[in-house]
Amino acid sequence: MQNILSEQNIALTADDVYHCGYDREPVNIGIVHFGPGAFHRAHQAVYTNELLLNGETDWGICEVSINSPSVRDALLPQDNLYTLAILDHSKSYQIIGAIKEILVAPEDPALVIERLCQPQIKVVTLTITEKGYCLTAQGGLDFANAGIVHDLENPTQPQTAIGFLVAGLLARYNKGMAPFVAISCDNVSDNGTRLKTAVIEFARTLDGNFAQWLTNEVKFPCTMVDSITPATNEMICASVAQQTGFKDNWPIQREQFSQWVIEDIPGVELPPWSTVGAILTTNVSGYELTKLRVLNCLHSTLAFIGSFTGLETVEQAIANPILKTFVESLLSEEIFPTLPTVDGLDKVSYGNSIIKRFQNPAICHLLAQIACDSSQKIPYRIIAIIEDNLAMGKNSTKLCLSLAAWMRFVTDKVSTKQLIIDPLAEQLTTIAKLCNGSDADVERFLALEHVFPQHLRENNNFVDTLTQAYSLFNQYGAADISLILTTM
Ligand code: CS2
Repeated sequence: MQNILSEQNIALTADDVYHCGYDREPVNIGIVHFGPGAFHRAHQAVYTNELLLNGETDWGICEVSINSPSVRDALLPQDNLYTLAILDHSKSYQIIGAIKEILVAPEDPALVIERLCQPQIKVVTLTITEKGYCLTAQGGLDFANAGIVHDLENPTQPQTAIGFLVAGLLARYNKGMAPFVAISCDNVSDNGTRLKTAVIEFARTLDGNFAQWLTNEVKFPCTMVDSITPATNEMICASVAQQTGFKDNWPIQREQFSQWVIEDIPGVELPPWSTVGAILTTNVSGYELTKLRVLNCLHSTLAFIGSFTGLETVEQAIANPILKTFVESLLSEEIFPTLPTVDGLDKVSYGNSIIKRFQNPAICHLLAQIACDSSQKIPYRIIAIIEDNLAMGKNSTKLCLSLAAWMRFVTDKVSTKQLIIDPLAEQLTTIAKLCNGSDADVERFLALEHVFPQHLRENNNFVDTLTQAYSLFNQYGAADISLILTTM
């Protein structure tokens, strides 16, 4: 039987290669992170690991799981070490040691607040996914969200990341301490501003003076994060064990490419991530919009249309010439014209580089993974582009085909009794059960306020285009995908 990955077992092996490369003992916790999922462990934790490799000792990470103990339970027996497998045209394996501690919030909320209140914690980062921000379609805090309702009634025993941030900042405010910097690392446009809105609107209901202090003192830099990180599967566990000689309960796989763009706010002290590749800039929104509208929009589009076509992975979808041609024209006709200018970033080469990344044969990125939580993703990666095109007097035929394919994806799931993984799963299932492939189905979906803003629902051009697109997906089958994508 193979030895589990751990400090002790690493020390026992003569092989120096699979060691994290530095002494973890003197590393102190300086960062609290909410959401230790695969993406965080493939991205921010790796940048931080580079700092530790460079001899920094102030930036160990305390992870906080909001819901499940699974990451803690997997990593605790291995001293919170894990393997990062970079799978691309070449492959490499690295042990990451940046995680010093993992807390499971529901087990001891007070301990999480205590950590947030320690003076050496300078930075709190978050990857809590779109739904974790608990925002309404209009962008304000959703006071009807069950987690927020709970946290407002029990501010010292919160359940949501927003509730915890506020509780930690309130504890610091009450002690006269300086706040930490709060950094959203999710695929949400203007993510820092949205996080700030959620935190301040929550705080206002507790104490006006505290909310004012938050507004003046706490910094919420915006960021753009990027690295394709498919969920861990059996295959990767086996290849990691083979490569490193250790059994790892939860290794992480990602592509070679990684980018982290962080808003440069004067006077804000961050871990020196810019020394290990992060880009500090005052124009994050340019990078953010470009990435969301190119990479993430194409991802979702391939997920919906690819699933309809019977394909399973991003690589398969982009290898299909009909889908490839479709996303290429989607880029040039409907996406590029809405992108801001970013110094040094050429839209066409950026688009080409994303398509190349999708063609990475070394990773198996399931379309089903990308389709999860689509009701939360669509507003940022599809609807926002449609809105900009409409403002320029243009219809978005191809994006409507993408939305129509999502609607088909949902109805197909329900009619084949498969689970929909989405915070709106209940509503989506109710809608899908009423659907019969007619134009009325579109109205049912359009009633989802969280996805479709009112002005779009009332825009005849948009509604007609979407209805026409949806009817094509019901008129023709997967074998006619070329017809569906080129008829309009
Ligand atoms: C994907 C992203 O699952 C999804 O929604 O589009 O996770 C994507 O892989 C990352 O944003 C890449 O940086």
